[in-house]
Amino acid sequence: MTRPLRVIGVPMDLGADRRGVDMGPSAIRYAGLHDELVDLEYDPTDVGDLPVTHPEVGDPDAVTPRTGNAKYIGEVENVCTRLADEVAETLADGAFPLVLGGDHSIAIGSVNGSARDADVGVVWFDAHADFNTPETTPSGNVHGMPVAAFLGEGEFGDTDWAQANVKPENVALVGLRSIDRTEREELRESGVSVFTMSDIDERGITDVTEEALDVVGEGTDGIHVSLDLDWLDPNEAPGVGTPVKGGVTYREAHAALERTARRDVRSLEVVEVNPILDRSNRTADLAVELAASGLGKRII
Ligand code: NNH
Ligand code: MN
Ligand code: MN
Ligand code: MN
Repeated sequence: MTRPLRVIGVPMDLGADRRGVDMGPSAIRYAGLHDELVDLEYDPTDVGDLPVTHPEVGDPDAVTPRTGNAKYIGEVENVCTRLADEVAETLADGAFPLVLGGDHSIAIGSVNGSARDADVGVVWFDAHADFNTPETTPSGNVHGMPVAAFLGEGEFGDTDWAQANVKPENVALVGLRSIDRTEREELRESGVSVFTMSDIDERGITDVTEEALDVVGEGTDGIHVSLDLDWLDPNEAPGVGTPVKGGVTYREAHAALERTARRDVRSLEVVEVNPILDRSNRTADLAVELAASGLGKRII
């Protein structure tokens, strides 16, 4: 029996500092996503890419470069609102949403869509905490803010598009190794579970992943999985905008996603693939492989 799945591309790069991550959805498709999904006995429908404004195209005033300390927040809101509808509709139709980024700001939309009609936990594989707010951000880049946004931290609490039906107690961040100073203080008080690279060094990837999955699964109807490719070591995943040394290995990444697939995964996104910075589409290849592991692929 094949399982219906929808591929939703979101060529967003306004949330990041570097251009090129908008080509992520194409690179991931080119890396053989469709065939891999068919192999896994999914019945994939690719709905194409959601429209995202380019800063170079059309009326420059249509894309607000900066509102307060969050660059292009207006366009991020437009795209995330559309994406949330797309994800929620996919789930309502009984299909699995697989979202291809694009920079990580799009997670605000994916999480809102996944959590619209259910209590959802979120597991976040990333080098970064993505817990800045417009008040704390050192960069102004919204891709450093999505976790704070869907939890309604800071200014995001005053909006109706960003905050989602997700409790901080059901959010786990895994593999962190780069956290900004004010971000760290806010994160410590948030109730979000944090598993750093040091935890992985000491306890191993399977132990840490299982605990993170317990946290996000406890009392929820399903899990949203957010995979930022910069979670991996830059030697494995060179095609990302903000590489940080000391990430997980190829096998650790697969082990974590394989464990994740045994749980009640409801939606999955792979983000931050930047083909311009990549070598021979290596990071996009990895995105496809890890998505497959997260969707239940086993060695035998
Ligand atoms: N923390 C930094 C910032 O807020 C970097 C975030 N970059 C990411 N996050 N790629 O995953 O700008
Ligand atoms: Mn991220
Ligand atoms: Mn990151
Ligand atoms: Mn909402």
